[in-house]
Order: sequence, then structure tokens, then C-alpha cells
Amino acid sequence: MTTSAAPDRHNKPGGVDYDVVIIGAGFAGMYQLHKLRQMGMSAHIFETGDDVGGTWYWNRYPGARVDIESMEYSYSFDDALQQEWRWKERYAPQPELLEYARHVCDRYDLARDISFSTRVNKLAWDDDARSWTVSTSDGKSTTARYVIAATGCLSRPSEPTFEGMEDFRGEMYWTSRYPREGVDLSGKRVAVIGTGSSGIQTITTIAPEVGHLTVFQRTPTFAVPAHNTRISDQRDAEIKANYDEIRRLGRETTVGFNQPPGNVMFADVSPEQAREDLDKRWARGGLGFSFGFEDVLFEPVANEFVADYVRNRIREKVKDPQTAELLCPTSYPIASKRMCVDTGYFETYNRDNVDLVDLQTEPLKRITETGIRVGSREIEFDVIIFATGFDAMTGALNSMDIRNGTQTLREKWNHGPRTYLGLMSHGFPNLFMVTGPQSPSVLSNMMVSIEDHVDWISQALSDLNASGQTRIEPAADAEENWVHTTNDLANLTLMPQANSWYMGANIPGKERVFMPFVGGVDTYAQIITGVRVANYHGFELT
Ligand code: N01
Repeated sequence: MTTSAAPDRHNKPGGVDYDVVIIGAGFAGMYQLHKLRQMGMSAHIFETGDDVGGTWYWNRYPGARVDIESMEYSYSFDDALQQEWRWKERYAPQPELLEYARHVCDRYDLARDISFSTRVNKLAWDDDARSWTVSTSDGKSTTARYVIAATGCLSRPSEPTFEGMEDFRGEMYWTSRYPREGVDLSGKRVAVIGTGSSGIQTITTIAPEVGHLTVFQRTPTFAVPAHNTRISDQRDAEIKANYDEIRRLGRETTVGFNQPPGNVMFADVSPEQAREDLDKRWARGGLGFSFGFEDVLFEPVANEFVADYVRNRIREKVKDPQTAELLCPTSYPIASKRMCVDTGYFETYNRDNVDLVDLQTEPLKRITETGIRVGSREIEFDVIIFATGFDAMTGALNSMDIRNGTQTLREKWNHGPRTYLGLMSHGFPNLFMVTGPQSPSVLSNMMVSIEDHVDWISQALSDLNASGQTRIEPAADAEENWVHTTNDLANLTLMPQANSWYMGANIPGKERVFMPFVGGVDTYAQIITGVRVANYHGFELT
């Protein structure tokens, strides 16, 4: 475990404590700190948790693991690092990912510039001083020329309140804040509410241990098998010998990781060929499954064919036909909600100690002292686990009081996020976001998107320094165009049709706007590089 470090005030002649304050010590914040240090800039991280790791620090629920292959879901910025780290499994579990984060922290001696257990509550911009004042949960404030929010896209839990919660006499847990010491569920009557990635991993893992498990499903999920395995020494050596090429090819895809070749239109193949292709992808497993046909997210017929394929797979796996039908998603296009990657999720419903409650036919009425009332019955539980997701993409940023003197960012984003390139927002100078809304972020391998953003931001700061400039802000019209571009691109696809967290639809009252950039990390990287080369076109530098 890394230890907390008190902020080491630099009291720079320019009147600020640090050149840069970074918020968050997840994978984005750690790389950003390392990069700024290499550039000779003073930087400090404030982190709410008492350790590094971000997502992998908080999400300790049973069965938590990554859904992009570990060899690619890892930093590529230092060949020595990628050569020395030995991933054990194709999809690393949470403890291994946290160990990796700690290794990176120690390897680059990052902890000395991190204040742990310190939440950033408020950011206030002073345009005369050209600095941000950062107020933290320890009652202190720090000034910085620039602030970089490395706050993550899925870091603000959504914790809906259910009537009667306060009456429940058993134990309640949230997957996103699961106790680090674990919970003894053996023999207990357990409820899980939510069937997204966190829910299905939890359900699959705890089913053999609990006395009885009842799953409360509001919307069924499309899941593709992971076919997780241990990584052999031979496979590890093969990848490491070709790492540069593998990383390069991954970056040339829309999603930032390697997948079996696709690039065919559904309309150009026969149904038999289409089924054969899906069989191969199913056998390989993982998120690459849905990228066989270029038009799967544009063409309803193509989408329905792939969705039907998965529904038939679910029917094959689940013995009880009624339960199988309840588990088959029919109300949204496949891949318009984030696909899940599973290891025996559907088979879990063949166990005698597992039941499914469909909340569409039996609505959740309230939580009682002893259990949950649904429809016209009450089910008793010892433990309730909520796997209800996150206030995605804007939640962490909006949870801070970010002020520019006349407006808060929260007010500005009241009707959805407004950014230029997902990197900055007009009216909030010198405040960068890593994997912000309207960048590819959650539609990609996050590690690729993180590295692309950190590299871009670092280069921008280096260029500002070199030219003696100290202020950068996107122009209003450039932002307006980018907001339109991201919305228009999303509207060309089937993605806005789902009630997804991409759309903010899981948060009552949140404006429904498709938040990620759907154009792909490859195209996006060209755009932001082009903007930089064109003297930061669309930004005002002073
Ligand atoms: O959250 P989710 P998650 N009453 O929003 C249900 C990443 N991730 O934490 O679909 C009843 O997907 C909700 O129902 P509905 C990954 O990007 C990755 O599981 O809104 N039910 C849904 O079933 C993922 O997409 C991994 O109708 C309620 C569930 O709760 C993202 O994080 C692992 C409800 C929430 O599912 C989020 O995943 C984990 C209510 N009031 C997470 N409110 C990997 O494998 C919500 N639900 C890497």
C-alpha cells in the first residue's frame, strides 16, 4: 500500500503553488503526473481514495475484472514497463489491476506528489491571476496555473433511493463501494439489483457461495463470453516481441484494441456467411464480437440479425424457457448499451439456488425491514447488493463546484455537456479533462484514450510554456461546432435509441444527450493532432 504525501508547496515565483493540479490518481492521473514531471513542471495530485488505481481501487465487488484484454488494457508509454509486467490472465481481475496500478506508482515514485484521502470540492478561476484555486476536503486551498481533471468516466456512483431502504435490517452494499475486506455471503439470502457489467460479474461469482440468490432485472443485457484463460509464457513472449506493432494496430481501430478483421457490410454477405462469422467471433469471445459488420450500429436489419444470434445463444444456455425469454434483450439495439463480457452468467440461472425477478412485470414497490416487495409478494433477504451503475461521464466533474466567476460548469452543462474535443469547455480556461465527454473515452480501450489525451494535453502545456503563454481556452464557436458534430454523428447511429448511461438515461432528471464521440479513436486522434498542428485551431492562446 502506498502512503499519503502532504502537498509540497513550491511557492513558485509566478505566484502559484503548482504549475498543474491533477484531480484523481487513477490510470489517467498517474500517467499525467509522470509526464509533467518529465517536462520539468511542478504537479500535484489530489485523490479521494487512500491509494492509487481509480476504477480499480473502488470497484472491489466479487468477480470484478476488465473486459478488454489485459495485454492491451495497460500503459504503452514505456516499453520497459510493458516488457517487465507479467499479466496472468487474458482479462485481469480487479486485484491484479490494482497491483499493476501500485506497481506503476512505485516504479515512477509517484506517491510523493499525491495527497491521498483528499477530495477536491471546489475550483475557482481567477482570470487576473490566471490561476485556479483548488479547495480540498482537508480545508486547505492550493493554487495552480492549470488543472487537469483525471476524474474518470464511471467514478460517480448512481445510488437510487428505494422507498423503505432505511427500514431494512439486513446488510446493504453497492458494487462501486464494496468493502475491501469482502463480505461473507455463505449460506445467506442475497438480492442483487441491476444486471449491467457489475451486476452480472457479481451474480456469476457469488451464486455458488450464497444460500439463495435473487436477481432483480429491469433490462436484460447482451453478454458475450470472455473465454478467459491464463496467459501462457509462450503467448506472453509472443505479444511482448511484437508489442509495438500490436499497440499501433490497436490504435488504428475505432475502439483502440485489436479484434478479428471485420470491415464487411452485413448487406454484402449471405445469412450463412454472416452466421459463420458470428460463430467464429463468439468462439473467440470478448467485445470484438459486435464489430464484424461495419453497419451493425447503423443498419437495423444488420443489428437485429446479430441481436437475434445472441438471443439464440442465451436460449441454448438457459434450461428454463421462460427464464431464457426474460433474459433475452429485445427493447434496444445490440451494442447501443455497453455490451457485457461474461463467464457463465446465463448458466447461473440453471442453478437451483438462483431466481430471476423481472421488474417490468413485477415492479419493485419498496424495501421492507426484512426484504423487498415486488408486485404482490415480498421476498426476504439477509443482504441486498446494488449494482445500479454510475452518473457517467459528467457525474464526477459536476460533483465539484467548478466556478469561473460568473458561472459553474454544472450550470453550463445543465442541458448536457458542452466541450471542444472533450478536452476543455469554453469559459473555463486552463481546465483540461482527460477522456472528457464528447471524446471517444468509454467507447474505446480507455488506456488508449487516456494516453492520447495525456500526450495531447502535455504537448499543449509544453507549447504554451515555450511561447511564454499562460492561458488556453476553446473558442465558443469551435465548441458549438464540436457539440453539433458529436450529436450529429451519434444520431447517424442506432446508439441513441437505448436508455443507456451513454445517454444519461439512467439518472432521473439528467438531460438525454449522447455523450461519447462515436467517430472512433483512430479518427479522433487524427482530429486532435490536426488541431495541434494547425496552431491549436479553435483554441485561444494568450
Ligand atoms: O452499471 P450499468 P454497471 N431499479 O449502468 C439497473 C463499466 N464496467 O456498473 O438497464 C432497478 O451498466 C440498470 O437497469 P437499466 C462498463 O463500461 C465494466 O454494471 O437502467 N434497476 C442496470 O441493469 C459498464 O457499462 C466492467 O434498466 C436499476 C444496472 O442497474 C459500466 O461500467 C465491469 C435501477 C446498472 O448497470 C457500468 O456498469 C463493471 C433501479 N432504480 C463496469 N437503477 C468490466 O467488465 C439502475 N438499475 C470492465
